[in-house]
Amino acid sequence: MKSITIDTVALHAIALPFVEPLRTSFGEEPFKSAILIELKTTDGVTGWGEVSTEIHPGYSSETMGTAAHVLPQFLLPLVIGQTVASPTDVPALIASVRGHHMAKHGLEAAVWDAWAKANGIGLAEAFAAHLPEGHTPKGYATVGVSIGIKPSIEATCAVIQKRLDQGYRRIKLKIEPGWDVELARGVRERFPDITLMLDANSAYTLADADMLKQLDTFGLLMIEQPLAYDDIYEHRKLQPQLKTPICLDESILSADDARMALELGACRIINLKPARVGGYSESLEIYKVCVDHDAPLWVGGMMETGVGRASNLAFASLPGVTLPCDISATDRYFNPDVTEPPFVIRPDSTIPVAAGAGIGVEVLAERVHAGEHLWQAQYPYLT
Ligand code: OSB
Ligand code: MG
Repeated sequence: MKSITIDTVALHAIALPFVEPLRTSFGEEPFKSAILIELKTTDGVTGWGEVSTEIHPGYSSETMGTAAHVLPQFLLPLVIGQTVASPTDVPALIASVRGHHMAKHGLEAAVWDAWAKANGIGLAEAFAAHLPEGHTPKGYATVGVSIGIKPSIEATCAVIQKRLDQGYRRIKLKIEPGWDVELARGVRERFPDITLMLDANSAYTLADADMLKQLDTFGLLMIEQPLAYDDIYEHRKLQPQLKTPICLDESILSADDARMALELGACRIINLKPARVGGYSESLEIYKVCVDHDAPLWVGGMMETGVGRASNLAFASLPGVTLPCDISATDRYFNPDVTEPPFVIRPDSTIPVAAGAGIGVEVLAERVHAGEHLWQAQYPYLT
């Protein structure tokens, strides 16, 4: 395989209007925000990566502002001019910067794309080369859809019906205190057989255990991150009290976290967001931890643009990703997206991985520019 040498890196802070915003227990973002990374090699190959930071530090302590600070000041000087034999070399190059996983992920993702393009292979194949034999990419990912907090159960059921009609066979509902047991009961009455899960985004404490136990009667696939965003210990106390598997999202920042949470019994399922764990190299380590522990794994999302979704979809096509992923079709998020062609859901709740080298989709310069203009018009003071 060919090495690449990183020549230049351009940062594009963008805002895109959402087709349907996602209200969670910590709030709602008015726009999709991201910093798109455009990396050029000395051989003239362009790689794209997405830093999918939000505006408000609600899900993560990282924001558009922190990424706009740490990338040019600290991360880019560590990679520009460097020759990279494998994208898995990137974490060591940038290890002197602590934290800032989303910023690091976007940068590493741009290297994965450029490296895969320089070598004429798709990202799924590039990822699989770091896995044990037999972990051959499937060419598609099985997906579901994440539905935000709505004004009523009726309104929620209407969105669920629309998503089922589009082909989604796994529905995830966001919950918060006061929007939980009655919501689950109402939705289950209307849809007794769907694959249903809930995501609390850290809205509860151990004092809510009795309420959370009531959710066991609704046949849920899992409950995602019920307790504090930085907790493993109290989830360890909660999981044995529930029949419903706990899935950890926010709390898992590394392969070591995933191993600890699974071995302690703090959760039974891992939501792997490559952005949250700092890149695809660490994601591959988490994948191997889950395979070794026979733990179900799925790929979560940050409402990524087509840049981030293309590479997440490639990762989600690996066979150790055993549960439906939060990677929906383009029309669930943006009209238009910054990439072409759009991702389309098939009737069996799968999305094919883009064919072609690297991320496999084209980034349209004029759409990126429009996104930059909207960002500048709305949030000039944040980046
Ligand atoms: O908790 O999974 C989450 C989006 C932003 C922040 C947190 C979360 C989410 C999602 C998005 O649920 C799902 C998607 O990208 O389709
Ligand atoms: Mg989540």
